[in-house]
Amino acid sequence: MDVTKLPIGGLIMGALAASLAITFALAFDQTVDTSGESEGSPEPTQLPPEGVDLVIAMIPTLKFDQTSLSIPANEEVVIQAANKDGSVTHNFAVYTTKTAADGGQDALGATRFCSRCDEVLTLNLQPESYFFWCDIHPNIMTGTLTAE
Ligand SMILES: [Cu+2]
Repeated sequence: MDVTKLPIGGLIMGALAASLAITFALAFDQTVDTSGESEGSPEPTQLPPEGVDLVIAMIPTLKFDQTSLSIPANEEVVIQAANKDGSVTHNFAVYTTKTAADGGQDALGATRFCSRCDEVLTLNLQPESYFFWCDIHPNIMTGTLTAE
């Protein structure tokens, strides 16, 4: 038995084992990172349905999921109002300004009142800042829509 070769052989085996361990550790880290990301985001980013440019949702309780929307100006934009606020009835109505809405002027466009529903509104607006609300809950469900 050649004693001088044993330590070297042991070193090589040790180095191999170490590199294997590192490889596994890296692979394991990646696995953990990936699952962590998917768990971290509460809702996966959803693409709008076919033919819809933008989705705004009504969510519990008596809220729009966004209070600021941005759309391209001078072209047809299809906005889907997705009512996910239980069985509460809402709509999505766009006005030139809050003053106009408060003053009872007609909406530039509005979805119909409904609950547990997806309604679509098509707008074609000049570059400007507009105001939206739910006609049923005008004091609490409001926001700004910017066409640019
Ligand atoms: Cu409402």
